[in-house]
Amino acid sequence: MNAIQEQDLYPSRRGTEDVITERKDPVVYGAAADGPLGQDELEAYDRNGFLFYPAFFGPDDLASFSAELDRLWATAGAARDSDEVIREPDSDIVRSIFRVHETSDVYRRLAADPRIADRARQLLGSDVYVHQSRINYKPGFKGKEFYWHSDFETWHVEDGVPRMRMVSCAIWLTENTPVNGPVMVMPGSHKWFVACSGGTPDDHFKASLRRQEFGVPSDTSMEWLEKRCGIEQPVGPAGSVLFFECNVVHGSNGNITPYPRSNVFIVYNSVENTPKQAFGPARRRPHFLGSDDFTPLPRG
Ligand code: 6CS
Ligand code: FE
Repeated sequence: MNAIQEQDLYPSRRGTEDVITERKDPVVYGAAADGPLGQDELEAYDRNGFLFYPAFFGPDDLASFSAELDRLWATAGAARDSDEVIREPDSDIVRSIFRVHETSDVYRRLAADPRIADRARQLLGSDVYVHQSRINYKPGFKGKEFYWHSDFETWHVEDGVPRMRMVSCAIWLTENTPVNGPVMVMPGSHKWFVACSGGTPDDHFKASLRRQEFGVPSDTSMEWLEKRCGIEQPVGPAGSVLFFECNVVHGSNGNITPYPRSNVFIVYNSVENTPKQAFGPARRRPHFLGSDDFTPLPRG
């Protein structure tokens, strides 16, 4: 074992079959007294692995987020060779734009906005930095699926984040309805770790961000989880917010409606959980996917 490699508490992609084990880490690291989340909210997050707030942001914030969403779409369309612009698996259509918390003033401010960053600090019980940010556009008619997965499985194996002490904050930039490919979450699935089968191809992210085929649970694992957790889809208007724990199994279907399902995701990691080396491949993924700037976000 490499001297600076931490012990791998969540080995994955090592065998020919999935192995499901119990989570080894707490879910909630802070306390109600820390605020702003109350005891009931912390208990719901511990139990389900997510908290959903319809219409969390109002029309003024939303106008600024939406204008920036359209501006980035327009500029990304022309950015032929940027690694940070991911296209749909079978077309040139923009699927995702990464690292928006560094390239966009609007989303940089959003990432540090105390209304979401303070909740992330409370859930993670420490100062936080942004591990990753992205906009998933899921455009009308052409937006393809995001297959079932645990984000942590990838952020552990490929980015080297050692423990489950991360939270994603997703903001609906357009309405998420039951029919336009809404985010689906499996309540309680964060309590188990699904060690996936297979390995990690070289430069895996160049394929996985378009269509993920490695580091995804098998059908048998998904049936096992579905029996215990079920599936929920937190639908709601633009401006809704979903905080979801890094190990909650989630996914979304393709969008064949005329209505885009565009969401921005800010991924917070505890400053006490920084990666050193990937637990799978020889090298961590590039900065735009797994940040190597661990500077704590400013408070207030
Ligand atoms: O690989 C990643 O980091 C990305 N993949 C998915 C499907 N969700 C999390 C993250 O954006
Ligand atoms: Fe994900």
